Amino acid sequence: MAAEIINGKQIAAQIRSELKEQVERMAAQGRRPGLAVVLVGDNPASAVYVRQKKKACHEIGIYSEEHKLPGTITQGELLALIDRLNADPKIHGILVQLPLPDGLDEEEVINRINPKKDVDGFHPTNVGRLSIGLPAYVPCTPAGVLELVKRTGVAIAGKKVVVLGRSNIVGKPAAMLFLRENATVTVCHSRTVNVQQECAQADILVVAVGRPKLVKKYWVKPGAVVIDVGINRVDGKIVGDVDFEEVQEVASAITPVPGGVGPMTIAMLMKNTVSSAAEN
Ligand code: LUD
Repeated sequence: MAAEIINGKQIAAQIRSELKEQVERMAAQGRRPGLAVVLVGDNPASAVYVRQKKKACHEIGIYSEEHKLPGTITQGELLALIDRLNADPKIHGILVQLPLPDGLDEEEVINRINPKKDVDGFHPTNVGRLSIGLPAYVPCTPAGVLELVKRTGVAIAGKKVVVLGRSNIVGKPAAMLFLRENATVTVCHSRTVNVQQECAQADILVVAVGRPKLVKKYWVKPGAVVIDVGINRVDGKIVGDVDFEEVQEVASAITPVPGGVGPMTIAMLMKNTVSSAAEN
C-alpha cells in the first residue's frame, strides 16, 4: 500500500491562519508582533527563504523589517545592528539568516542576540533550556518536523525515532524534541557503523544530512513514518535526502520535497515570533 503523503504546505497554511487570528487580537490590544530579518551577502537560496519569511509576516499581520547588508560588512557593524534590534521595542524576534559569508563569526553574532528575541532558537541559552526541559525557543525546522508528525496523528511516546544527521540546527534539536516527547531516540551520523540497519529499526525516521536520495526503500521498516528535511538542488530541481519514489512504497506516511518540512520551518518562525510578542 502506498504511503500517505504528508502535506506540509497545507498544514503550514492552517497554522498561519491560526496565527493570523491571534495576531489580530494582539494588534487590537496594541501588541503587534514584530520580526527583524537580517540577510548578509548574496546567497541565492537565503534570498528565497528570506522572501518567504517576509511574505508570511505580511499575510499574518506581523510587522517585519528586512536588513539587507553587503557581504563586505564588518563583524562590528553587524554586532551593532544586533544591539539596536535587541533594544527596539517594536521587534520581538531577530533572525540572522545563515550561513553568513566567510569572514564573519556566526557564533559571536548568535551569542549577541537577546535570548528572549532569539526566535531561531540558536542561542546557547535556548539550546540549554531545551535540553533540560525548560520553556525555550525551539529551532524552526525541527519544531516543524515535530508539528508535522503530531498533526498527522502519529503517536510518539515509546516509539523508536532515528534521526539521521547531527547538525546544531536540525539533527541535535530534533533528537532533544523527540526525547521530550518520550520517544527512544537514536542519532546517526557519518561515522555511524551500519546506518541502514539503524534506520530500519525506526518507527519514525527523520533525515537531515543533505545528500540527495540517500535513503532507499530497504533502509525503511514497513509502516514507518519518514520525514525528509533535505533540500538539495540537482540539475535545477529540488530533491530531498530520501528516495521518495521507492520509499513511499513501504512507509505508512512520508513528507515530499518540496512541500513538506520547508513551509513548516517558516510557519514555526511565525509561531515563535508571536509567542515572543505575547511573552515579552
Ligand atoms: N538560517 C534557516 N538558513 C537555512 N522550502 C531556513 C528553509 C524554508 N537563521 C536561519 O529558513 O531557519 C533558519 N534560520 N533556514 N531554511 C533552511 C535554513 C537559516 C529551507 C526551506 C524552506 C526555509 C522552504 O520553504 C520550500 C519547500 O521545501 O517546499 C522550497 C523553497 C525553494 O527552495 O524553492
